[in-house]
This record gives sequence, C-alpha cells and structure tokens, in this order.
Amino acid sequence: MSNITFTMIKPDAFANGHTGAILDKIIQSGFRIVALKLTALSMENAAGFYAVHKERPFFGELIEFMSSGPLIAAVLEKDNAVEDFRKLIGATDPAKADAGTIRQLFAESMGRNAVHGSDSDENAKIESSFFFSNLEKF
Ligand code: 3AN
Repeated sequence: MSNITFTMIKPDAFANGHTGAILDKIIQSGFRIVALKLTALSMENAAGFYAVHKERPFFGELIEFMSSGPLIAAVLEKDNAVEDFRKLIGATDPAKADAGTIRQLFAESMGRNAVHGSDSDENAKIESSFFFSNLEKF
C-alpha cells in the first residue's frame, strides 16, 4: 500500500482559475499536502518528465502544452495514495471520467486534462524528486 503520490494542476486548470477548487477537493478527500509549489516546465523539462511517452503520437503536443504556462506541483500523503488519487481524478479522457471526479469537473480534453496523478509507487517517488528536494517536503 502506497502512502505518497505526486500531482500537478496542469497549465489549463491553473490558467482557468481552478487551483483553489482542485486543492480543496484534494484536501477534503483526505490527502495531506507534503510539498507544494507554483512553477513552470521548459520544453526540455517536460520532455524529461514525460520521457516514458516519447514514442507516443501525442508526445509533441503533450510537452508543448505542459510547458505552456505555470502549473502547481504537489506531493500528497494518504493510505493507498496512488490508487485513491487516480480514482479522485478520473479517467484520462474527461468524457469518460466518472461524475464528481476532478477531470470530469475541470478538464477540457484528453490532452488538456487538468491534473496529473502518478500511476505507481515507484513513479510517485521519481516524480516527487523531479520537482522537490528533501528540504521542501514536510
Ligand atoms: P494519465 O495522465 O491518466 O496517467 P497517460 O499516462 O496515458 O494518462 O498519459 C499521460 C498524459 O498524456 C495525459 N495526462 C494526457 O495529458 C496526455 N495524453 C494521453 N493520451 C493523449 C491523447 N490521446 N492525446 C493527447 N494527449 C494525451
């Protein structure tokens, strides 16, 4: 059972003013904020973060979008964090996301889908370390 997951409130949701509502939903769902920052990715940073997707047809679109503006990065703690957070955010395609999930409420499309959530314990650690040093986690 995992305790930590990593999330981003992506540039679409940040620009559309959904940061407060999304953070509130995360906290109300029982996640504790371990680390939090407003930051932005260069194209190079985004390509590094999403390196596992580099052969996918949407890779160029993905890194261009993820470097298009500021985003919120956060580390979250909860029992069963990775799985429970994936449930809270809903399916990658907002049209298929369950009612009440973050993507159903706030995402625009498959690419501009409001939030990221780690897909495994191992990736949660790697992604948290990509954005935060130990001095920034509480
Ligand atoms: P998830 O974010 O639900 O884990 P992945 O890992 O399949 O989804 O995809 C990573 C990111 O790539 C997604 N969050 C989304 O922004 C983007 N993406 C996935 N599929 C597509 C697609 N068909 N077209 C555009 N962007 C996509």
